[in-house]
This record gives sequence, structure tokens and C-alpha cells, in this order.
Amino acid sequence: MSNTVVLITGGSGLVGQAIRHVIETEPEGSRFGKKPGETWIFASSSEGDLRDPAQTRQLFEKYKPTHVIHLAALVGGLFKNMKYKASRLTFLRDNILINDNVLQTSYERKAQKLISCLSTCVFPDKVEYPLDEHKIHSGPPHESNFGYAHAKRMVDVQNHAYKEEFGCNFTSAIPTNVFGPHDNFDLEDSHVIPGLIHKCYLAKKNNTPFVVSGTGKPLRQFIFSWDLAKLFIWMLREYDDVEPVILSVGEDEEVSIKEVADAIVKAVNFRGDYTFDTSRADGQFRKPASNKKLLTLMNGFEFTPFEKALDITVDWFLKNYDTARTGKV
Ligand code: NAP
Ligand code: GFB
Repeated sequence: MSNTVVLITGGSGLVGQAIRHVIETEPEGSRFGKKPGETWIFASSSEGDLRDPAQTRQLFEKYKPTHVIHLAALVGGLFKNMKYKASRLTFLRDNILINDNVLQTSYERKAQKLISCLSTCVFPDKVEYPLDEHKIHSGPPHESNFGYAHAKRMVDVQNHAYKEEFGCNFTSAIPTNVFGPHDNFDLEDSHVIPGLIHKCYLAKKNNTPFVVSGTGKPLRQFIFSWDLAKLFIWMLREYDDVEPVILSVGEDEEVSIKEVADAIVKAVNFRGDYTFDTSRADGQFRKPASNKKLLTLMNGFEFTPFEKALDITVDWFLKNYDTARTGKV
């Protein structure tokens, strides 16, 4: 790709910063490293609120991207999604507006390629497992995810419409739960791994119990953000089809929330009391997704072992506690 400008919306977040890390640290010219003639732009909301069409156009006018990886979204873990339930229109509408503006502006400004980011929680709640790329629209999502899931599902619908009417090269990626450096470590609004890392750190520091929400029994697949970044770079360069690709570890690599908490206790080196608050929600019990399509297309991929990825994340959190997103004022 010569004279390529890749715009990453949501470039300041967990996944955006992981793409920056990979593109800047992999050997130049390698499969995941920077290629000659490429410019990578990592945009945050301070460069434009993508809910607003004029600000979206301004951003595209400024950088004139030839390629777009669209990550920007109103994002949160289970408890943030549930907190917004009374006003679930916010999760629905903010994400609809962001996505519609990015897709329409990519079409108007003739971007050669656009990859938008969905999530495995957009899949139906009641569906035969494992999840695969054909099942996105086969039933309602889990009720805790109403707004977020419906907004993101529409991107797949829009991608097909833009391709059919205008021939646009738009597609989408479907990651499972992500974690890594630069995550949101807020105690309440974050996803489970960053939330529990922060809670365990405070329990160790203050000599208080480490309390995990829910029963610890639900199962999840987790992908390390640096691995996910490589998969996005692969999609950008080597995948040209409107149908989405699930970006995930194998369906046999589900771990329970208790196993996650155990691994965090070890990574943080916490030796105090450790309990479960079963009055809090468990969310979806499981949502195992197949990575068969991904591995077939890529001819295999080596994922970072979970414990190693967790150690890198905890290490980053400890070194960056003062500037990380921890929710402290
Ligand atoms: P994140 O760390 O919360 O980052 C969100 C990014 O979106 C930030 O760069 C933020 O900018 C930007 N953003 C939010 N609202 C915006 C707006 N109105 N206008 C412009 N930019 C806006 O999220 P993430 O975890 O990296 O998520 C990236 C993508 O992965 C999202 O599409 C998400 O749905 C998807 N995903 C995430 C997970 C997960 O477990 N984290 C799992 C599956 C899929 P500021 O920094 O300026 O606020
Ligand atoms: O990461 P998480 O919020 O995502 O994980 P989901 C929720 C699971 O972890 C539930 C348990 O079983 C919780 O009971 N858990 C235990 C905790 N302690 C904590 C904690 O301190 N914080 C959090 N957050 N959970 C999200 C969706 O669902 O998945 C989002 O709501 C998003 O929309 C994301 O797409 C990928 O997998 O439940």
C-alpha cells in the first residue's frame, strides 16, 4: 500500500493504542509492521466528536484517509451497560450516530477501505454455540446489551448496503472481550479484567478484601489487545470481503471469571482475603465464538498466552497508575 493514510477512529483507546504499539514496534515492512509510504493517524474525541456529521467531515478533510479502522464507540463493561439501561437510548443512539457518520463520510471521501469494530456481545443471547459469522442477526441480543448490540449490528447491515449500492469496500471485525495496556481501569464502568486489576491493586495497597462481582462462574474468551491489533492490521492488508470476521482465541479457550480473578491475584501478588459478591449480576453466562474462519484465512496465528498478557497489562497499570484511566478525579 503506497501513499496510504490509515485513520484510526478511537485511536486513543485500548484497541487504538494497541494498534499504535504494534505498528511502531514490529519490524518495518513485516506482516504487522509499518510499510513504506504508510501514515497512521490515531484520532481521539478531542479531534472531533463523531456523533456530529460536521466534525466527522472535518476530521476526514484534515487527514484525507485512504483507509479507516473504525474503533470509536461508547463502550463499557456489563455494569456500565446496565447502569445506562434506564436510558439505554444513549448507548443505542450515540453508537448509531458515530457509526453512520463514519460510514457515510468514508463513502463520500472515497476511502478505499473501512473496517468497523463490532463485538461478540452483539450476537443473539439464545443461539446454538459456538457463535459464528452467520449468526449475528438470528435473534435478540442479551438484554444487558440492548443499545450497544443493536447499534453495532446495524453496521453489518449498512456495510452490505454500501457495497451493493456504491461498491464500497466496507467490512467489520468481531472481537471477544479485550484487555491490555491503556484499558479503562475505572472501578465500576470498566470491563472485568481492568476493573479487577484495579480492585486487587487497591485491596493489596489498603489491606482490604478483594471483592469480585457475581458468582465467578460465567465464562468468557479474552483476547490480548496487542494480538487483536495484529489481526486488525492483517484484515486491513489481506482481507477484502464485506462479511465480518470473528477475531478471537479458540472456543476451547473460555475461562471462568473465577479463573480470571485467580490469575489477577497471582499477577498482582495479592495475599489477602478474596470473596465474591453474589448479589451483583453475572450477565450472559457464556458466548463462545469460533475463530475457524480467521485461522483458515490467516493460515494460523500465535496468540499470546493469557498469563503473559495479564502480566504485561498489570505491569503497565502499575507503571502508569497516575495517568491511566482509573476513574479518579
Ligand atoms: P476505549 O478504550 O473506551 O476507547 C474508545 C475510543 O473511542 C476512545 O479513543 C474515545 O476517544 C473514542 N470515542 C468515544 N466516543 C467518541 C466520540 N463521540 N467521538 C469520537 N471518538 C469517540 O474502547 P476500546 O475498548 O478500545 O474499544 C474499541 C472498539 O472495540 C469499540 O468499537 C468497542 O466496541 C470494541 N470492542 C471492545 C471490547 C472490549 O472488551 N474493550 C470488546 C469487543 C469490542 P477519547 O479517548 O477521546 O474519549
Ligand atoms: O468484561 P465484562 O463486563 O463483560 O465482564 P461482558 C462481566 C463478567 O465479569 C460478569 C464479572 O460475569 C461479571 O459478574 N465481573 C466480576 C465483573 N467482577 C467484575 C468487575 O469488577 N467489573 C466487571 N465489568 N465485571 C460486556 C458488554 O459484557 O462485553 C459490553 O456489556 C462489551 O457491551 C464487552 O461488548 C465485550 O462480557 O459481560
